[in-house]
Amino acid sequence: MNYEESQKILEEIKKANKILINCHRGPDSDSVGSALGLSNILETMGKEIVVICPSEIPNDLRFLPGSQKIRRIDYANFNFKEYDLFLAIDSSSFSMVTGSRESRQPGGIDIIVIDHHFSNEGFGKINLIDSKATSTGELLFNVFEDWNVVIDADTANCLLTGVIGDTGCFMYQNVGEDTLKIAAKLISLGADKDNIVYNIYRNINFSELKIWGKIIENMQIDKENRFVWSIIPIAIYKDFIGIENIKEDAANLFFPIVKDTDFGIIMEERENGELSASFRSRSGFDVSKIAKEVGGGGHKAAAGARIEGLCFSDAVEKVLAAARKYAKKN
Ligand SMILES: [Mn+2]
Repeated sequence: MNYEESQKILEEIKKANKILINCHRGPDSDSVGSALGLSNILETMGKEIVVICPSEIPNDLRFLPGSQKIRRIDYANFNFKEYDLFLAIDSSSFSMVTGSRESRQPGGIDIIVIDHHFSNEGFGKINLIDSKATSTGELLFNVFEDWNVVIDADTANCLLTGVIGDTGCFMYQNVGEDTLKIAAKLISLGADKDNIVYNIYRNINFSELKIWGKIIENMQIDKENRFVWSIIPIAIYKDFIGIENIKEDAANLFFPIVKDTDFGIIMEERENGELSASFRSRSGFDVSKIAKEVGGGGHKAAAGARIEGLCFSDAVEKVLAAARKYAKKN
C-alpha cells in the first residue's frame, strides 16, 4: 500500500455513478494526462466519467487518447447536481480548479483532492496529497497499484505524459529512483516515451519560437541577487493569445539555464493589468517562497503567481522585491 487514503477514495468512487474529473486552468501535460488516465481506469470500473476544464486543452496534448472528450465549462454556470462525486486532481486550490478568484465550492457534491503540490490547501472531503511525487501522473500510478487495477497502454501513455511534463523530461531535481522506476513500468505497460517527447518538446510553432526570441531579448540579469527576469508586455502578449502555455514553455526552457544564477522569473502583462508570473529554479533554490510571498504557490523548482489590482509596473516591482528578499546575494 502506497497511500492510506487509496482505499477510502476507492470506496467513495464505488458509491458514485456519475463522476467529474477536472483539468485545472491553463492545463499542462500532467493535468490532462492524469485526468485522462484516471478517467480510463474509472470507466473500466463501469463509471460514467465527464472530464471538465475551464480552459481550452493545448493542441500539443491533443495526441492523448480521449482528449477530445474533455468538456470546456464555465464553473459559475455548471450544474454539479447531476453528478455524484468530483475528483479534483493536480490542483492546489479550488480557484486553480475553476480558473477564477471565485473559490466557493459547489454545494451538494463531495470533492476528493488528489494532488502533489505541497501548497495544496486540502479542500476536499478526502485529501491525498503527496508532495514527494513529481507529478499527479506518478501519484496516480501508486494509487492504481493500491487499487490493484490493470493499467492499459492508453492509461500508461497518459500517466507518463504527466511524469515527463512535470519533470522537464526527467531533468528536475525531484526525479530519483522511484520516478524512474515508475516511468520504466509505464513503458513496459505500453507507454511510448518517444512519441510523448516528440509531441510535447518537438512540436513548437515557428511563430512561438519567434516570440521566445523577444522574451530572450527582454531578459535582464540581476547579478547581485543571482537571477534573470523578463517581461512580456501586453503588446506582445496580444500577439500570442491563442498559443497556449507560451510563458510556461519559455520559463521551462530559458529561465533555469543561465550561468551564475539561481533562478529565473518571467512576468506577463494581461488585459486587465493583471500580472502572471512563472518562477523556475536553476540550482535547487526554492522558488515557491517567492511565489508565496506575492500570493502564488507551486513547487521548489517551478512556481507561479498572479497579481491583480496593481498597475503592471508596480506589480513587476512587487515580484522583483520578493525575489530580492529571498535571493542568495553574490
Ligand atoms: Mn502536476
